Amino acid sequence: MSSRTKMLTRRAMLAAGTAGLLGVRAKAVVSDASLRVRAAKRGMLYGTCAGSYQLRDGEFADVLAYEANAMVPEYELKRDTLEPRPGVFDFSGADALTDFAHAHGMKMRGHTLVWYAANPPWLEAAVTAAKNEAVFADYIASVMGRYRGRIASWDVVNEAVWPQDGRSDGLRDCCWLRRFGPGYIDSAFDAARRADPSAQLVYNDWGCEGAERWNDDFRKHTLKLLEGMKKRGVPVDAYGMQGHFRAYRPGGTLDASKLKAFLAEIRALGYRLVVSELDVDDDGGPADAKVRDAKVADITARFLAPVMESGICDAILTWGLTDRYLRGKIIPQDMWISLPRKLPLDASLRRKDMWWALAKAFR
Ligand code: 9MR
Repeated sequence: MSSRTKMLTRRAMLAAGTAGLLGVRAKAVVSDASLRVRAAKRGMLYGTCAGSYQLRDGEFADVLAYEANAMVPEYELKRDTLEPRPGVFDFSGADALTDFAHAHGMKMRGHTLVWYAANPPWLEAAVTAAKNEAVFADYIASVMGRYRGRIASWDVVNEAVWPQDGRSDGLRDCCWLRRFGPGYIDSAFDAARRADPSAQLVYNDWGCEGAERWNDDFRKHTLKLLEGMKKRGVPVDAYGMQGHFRAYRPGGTLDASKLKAFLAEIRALGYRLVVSELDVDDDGGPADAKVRDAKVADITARFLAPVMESGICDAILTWGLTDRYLRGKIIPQDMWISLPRKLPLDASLRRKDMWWALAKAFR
């Protein structure tokens, strides 16, 4: 922990709602240990996505440094932000986040290099007309090269599986696949390994967490993809399981035994695991926030039990630390009451049941 973080610890704890205890008994400091301390005790990381605009919110920045030892940019390492015009790069947001993370002893994750979404408007035509794979390999070399040794783990390819498109291999019909065929995934990982041999390379997706029939299909195709890459010697180190749940909407449930079996297969293939984007949407739930908070925490706990049991998980990142921000904006206090409650801290940075579910998972 950096000296600034240490200095901030008390302030951050107060903000996190432990004021009464701390004033009275030093012992409470131990039992109220941050998520980063709890994760580190298990040799793991706890982190969150963030945007550079959030760092200007000093109260939040203190709590971020206090609670998290890992961070991933929510959008500032996506190609639409990084390369708005061909060859013209803007690294300002990603640099600010990386500097903050390193100043506070946090590891950085990079998200994401090859994806069908969040691309600049010019890219799709460029991919279609591309003579060769340089259209993604050079991009990977530039971006990963810039952060070589400074971003510890990268989502190299994101969401390449989409059985709903009807292909026998379950791959998503996107501009990369149409131009280069399924081999674009292998090539992206090869380029990533060349760009930073020390980085953990992750295939990141959603769709394997749930209990529905379509999730069974998703798991089958994902395992096939990962098995194939292992056989071909493609340099993939970990599977990134996003973990977006919806507590009160159809398809938002999970089945612990299916999840357990899936993670056993990931483990048998020799992959590590990263929970990369956990959140539990409470949309459609009852008016009583306490009831929704309990349900969100329950899903978190039931998801994290098999994850921790798998013995292969390096990091758990939530897709945000506090409910205070929505769609890239700081929400004013008079609107906090109507915000979704899907993250560990509420809008006033108080710990909710979900925070405690994470704390327990690290125990
Ligand atoms: O939360 C992200 C939002 O701010 C972006 O606009 C959007 C498109 O880039 O992506 C959101 O994050 C997604 C992530 O990159 C990939 N998995 C699903 C996430 C939530 O939609």
